[in-house]
Amino acid sequence: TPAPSTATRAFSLSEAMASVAKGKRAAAFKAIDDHIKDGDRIGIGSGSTIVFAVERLAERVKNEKLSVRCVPTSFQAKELIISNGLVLSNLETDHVLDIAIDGADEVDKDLNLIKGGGGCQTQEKIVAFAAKKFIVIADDSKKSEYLGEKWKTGLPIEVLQIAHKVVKAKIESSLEGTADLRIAQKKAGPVVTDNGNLILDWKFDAARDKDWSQVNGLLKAIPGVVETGLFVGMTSCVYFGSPNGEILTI
Ligand code: ABF
Repeated sequence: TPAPSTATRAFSLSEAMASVAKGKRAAAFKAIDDHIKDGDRIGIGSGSTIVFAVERLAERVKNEKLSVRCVPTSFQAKELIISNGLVLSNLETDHVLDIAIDGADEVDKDLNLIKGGGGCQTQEKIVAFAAKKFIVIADDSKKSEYLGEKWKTGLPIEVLQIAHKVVKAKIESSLEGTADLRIAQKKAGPVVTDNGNLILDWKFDAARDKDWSQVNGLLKAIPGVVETGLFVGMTSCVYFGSPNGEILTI
């Protein structure tokens, strides 16, 4: 059989992307409908799935005249809150949140997460920690048995600029795998986070029996590590959306 033409391949790719977006949207809408109530102080995550959640939140705020305040987890989230006409708050004004909603890069069967593909894991973790419940929304491709089974680009670790080589060397000598400085697209230089720090992506050997709480502790004990993208025991509930719009809640 002849190889598919470039046009056919591009069409299939855009169809696949549209299916994934459908899953993200379904999960985001359902989570907002199930959990948000009048008076809530809400942590708003980052990434592409949260865009649908904020769209739905803005709709509900308008239609039901809800009064809610939103705390962002990134520059992107702040812009999203403002552009949707929602009330922007912060952790100084609202240091206890009723709920935080965010996406994830991978979710294992125990609801541990890898986050930070977008480089915002530090603020995302602080906001999730401040919330009474933390809801994750994702397309169902993010669901895995164990962390690293599907997410192959490594665990994001935010580090102080001065420490990136020290932290890299320590991880590679005392843990396993490689910890690579994240480089911006077009190789213009390293990716710099909203906090002015750098990111190491740690590629580890994926295995079922890892104690993620212990791994997180080891990483956090290295001077210069600001935060990791490992979210262990923080998740209240996950909404996975499938390409046909069905939702799985765990
Ligand atoms: C953020 O956005 C992350 O921590 C994660 O990296 C990413 C999820 O992306 P998306 O919603 O685009 O799949 O929540």
